[in-house]
Amino acid sequence: MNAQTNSRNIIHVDMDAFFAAVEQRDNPSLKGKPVIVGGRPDSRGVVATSSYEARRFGIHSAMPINEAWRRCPHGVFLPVNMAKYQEVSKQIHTIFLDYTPLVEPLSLDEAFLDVTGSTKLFGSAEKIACALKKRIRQQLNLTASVGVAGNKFLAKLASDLEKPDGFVIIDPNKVQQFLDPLSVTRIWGVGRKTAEQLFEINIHTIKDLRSLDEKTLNGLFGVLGRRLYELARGIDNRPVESISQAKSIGREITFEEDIANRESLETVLLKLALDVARRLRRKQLKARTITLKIRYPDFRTFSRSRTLAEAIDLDDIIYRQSLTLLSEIPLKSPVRLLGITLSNFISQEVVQPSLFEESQNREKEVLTRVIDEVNEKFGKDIVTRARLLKNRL
Ligand code: TTP
Ligand code: MG
Repeated sequence: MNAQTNSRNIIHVDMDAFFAAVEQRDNPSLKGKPVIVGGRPDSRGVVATSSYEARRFGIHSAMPINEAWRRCPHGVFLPVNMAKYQEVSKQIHTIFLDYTPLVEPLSLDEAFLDVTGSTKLFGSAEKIACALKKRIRQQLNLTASVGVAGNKFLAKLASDLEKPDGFVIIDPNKVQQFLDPLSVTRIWGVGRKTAEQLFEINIHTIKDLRSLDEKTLNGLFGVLGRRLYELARGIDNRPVESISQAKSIGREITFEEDIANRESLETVLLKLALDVARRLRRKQLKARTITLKIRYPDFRTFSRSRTLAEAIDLDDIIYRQSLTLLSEIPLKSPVRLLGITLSNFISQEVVQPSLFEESQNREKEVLTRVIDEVNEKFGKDIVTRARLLKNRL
């Protein structure tokens, strides 16, 4: 299969300077001014985002606030009002759902929409993308950048190309022309490490990357090799996974060497718990059932499940539940595989607030969401647990 035969219509929407744009909207005196969201100039925090006026001073997300202040002392520095941005995020999501049920949120201000099945009703994907931008502007008084293409990878690239207020459509017949001059760093999954490896062998652009055959790429990058081979050709068959479609979220690890030590198993469990919990929250779900799976070297496999009265999505709670399940399985020999699966979902939006009376949990929820946002932007292990740092897996 190649990009040309792929007949899906995918739209990627990403709001412009999201937190800062919401603040400018709600206080029109800030329009046209450099607005930095993240905290007071004398605070020790980092910039969450800044308006495009502030970006001209070299300010960007994750820069220390005091550095931003040094560059732009006349800027308007505002605290993060996460509850407000979450509310706006919901409103954007509601607009998306008017055009397709296949909406996959990536973060508060970003989502994929599969509109393949919507074109009969609403016209071409281009028309739908136009309508989305218009409604976001008229109803919410904000601007979004959109990308329209045959798959997720290309649509996301496209939405980023003409920010702010961007609108880029990738013609299915010109995919290669579009991709070839771009840097390999634009490829999803190519982080700093992979990029450095590619630069070392003189691969800089996507065109360069196409000169490597699949076998070479597999040799260099293992499982990522095949993805690189495909993405360099604009092929990406991943479906848009809407919230309601997921039935379970799981992750398991087969160890290179069987593990007998319980403490090591617990560390692996923490890693697995953090991974499934984050994916659960990304889909704005909570789970009521957690299942632990263990496989021994002779392939005997055991699992233990527990269904809880309350749906959960916090790292700590999922980790604690998985530890309890582990303690219920007598460890008679070393372990070959360990896995956690979450299922029995409910949408976060329908969870009754009364279920979270403990304010400690509410604080944890807010903190967890902030950590998720940071990890989402900078690769998933920027904010992690000390236990995992000590035992880098
Ligand atoms: P982005 O979409 O990366 O940034 P943006 O919307 O502010 O600007 P643009 O898309 O036009 O480049 O992130 C969305 C929001 O997520 C952003 O408004 C603030 C938050 N965020 C952080 O809190 N920390 C970060 O490091 C980043 C990158 C974003
Ligand atoms: Mg954005």
